[in-house]
Amino acid sequence: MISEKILNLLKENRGEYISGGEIGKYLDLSRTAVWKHIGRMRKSGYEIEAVPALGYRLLSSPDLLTHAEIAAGLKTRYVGKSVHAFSTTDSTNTKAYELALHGAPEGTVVVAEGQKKGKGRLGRKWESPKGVNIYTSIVLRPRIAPSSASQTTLLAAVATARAIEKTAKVLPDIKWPNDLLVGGRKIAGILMELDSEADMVNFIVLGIGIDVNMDRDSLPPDVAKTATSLKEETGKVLGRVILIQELYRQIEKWYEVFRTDGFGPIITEWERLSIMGGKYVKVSFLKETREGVALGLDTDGALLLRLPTGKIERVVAGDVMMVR
Ligand code: BT5
Repeated sequence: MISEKILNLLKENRGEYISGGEIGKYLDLSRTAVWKHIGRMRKSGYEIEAVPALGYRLLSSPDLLTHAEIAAGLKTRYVGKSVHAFSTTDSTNTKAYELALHGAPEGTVVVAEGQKKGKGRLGRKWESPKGVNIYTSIVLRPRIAPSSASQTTLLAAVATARAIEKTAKVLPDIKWPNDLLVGGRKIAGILMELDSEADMVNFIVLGIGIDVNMDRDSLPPDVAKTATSLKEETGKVLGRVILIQELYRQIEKWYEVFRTDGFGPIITEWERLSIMGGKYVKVSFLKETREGVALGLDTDGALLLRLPTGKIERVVAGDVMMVR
C-alpha cells in the first residue's frame, strides 16, 4: 500500500524530481523508509532515478497488471477500486464469482497475467497465454430480473470496443452477442455469469478477455485461424495498464447509463458498432440452426432475424456466422 502511494506521487510528478523528504512528509515516513520502498519498487521493474540534491524521478514502469499499477491514475468511482490481481489463476471469472458469493462489493475486479482454465461460453476454452493479454472479471450488482442479465454482455461489448478505440486507435466491430472482431478475426470475448433468485439478480460477473500483445502463432493452430491481437493489427506493443484502466472507466460509464436510462442507449451505441445490420447470417445454438437477415436488437437485447419465410424471430442465444 505504501509503495502504491509512493508510486502515485512519482506518477503525479512525472518528469520532475521529488525529494525523499517530501515523500516522507506526505506519507509520514522517514527518508530511510522511503529509500527502502524505492529499492523494492526497483526490484519489481520500476526504473527510478535518484539524484542526491534533487530526489527521485520515475523513468519507466513495468507493464504489469498489479494492484499498484492499476490503481495509480485509475479514473473511476468504483469499478476497479478493489483489485484482486494474480500472476496465474484458473479463471478470473471463477475467482470473481467466489468473491461475489462472499459479498464482494460492486466494482470489485479480478485480473490475472495468465489463466490455466480460461473459460469461453458453453464449456469452451479461452486461450490465455501469460503476460501479454488482458483477462479480467468485474462484479456488478444491478437490480434487474435474470431475464435482463444478458443485456450486460452487450454493455460490456460496447465498453470494451470503446476502450480499445481510445487506447489502440482501432475500433473493433461487434458481433452478437459477445465477440469483438478486427478485420473479421476475434480480438476480444465476453463471458457473463450470474447468480440470481427467481426474479432478481444477486450479482453478475462480466469476464472480458482482450488479445493485446500476443503473437497469433502462440495459439493452437485452429484458434489462431480466427483470432488476432492488437499488436498483430497495429504493429505496436500497447500498454496493458492503460487499456485496462480505460476498460474499467468505460464499463463504469456505460453501467451508469444503463442504471439511469436503461438499456435503450446501450442498444443505440451497440448498433453503431455492430457489423451485422442487414447481413445474412446463420445462428446456431446447441443443435438448432436459424438463418436470415439480421435486423438489429429488440428492446431486450435479443437478435431479430428475418427468416427466409419473412417471419421475424427473436434469437436469445447462439453463435453467429456471417454468410453474406
Ligand atoms: C468467449 O467465449 O468469447 C468468452 C471469452 C471470455 C474470456 C474471459 S478472460 C477473463 C474471464 N475469465 C474467463 O475464464 N473467461 C473470461 P466463446 O464465444 O465461447 O468463444 C470461445 C472461442 O473463441 C473458442 O472456442 C476459440 O475458438 C476462440 N478463442 C479461444 N481463445 C481465444 C483467444 N485468446 N482469442 C481469440 N479467440 C479465442
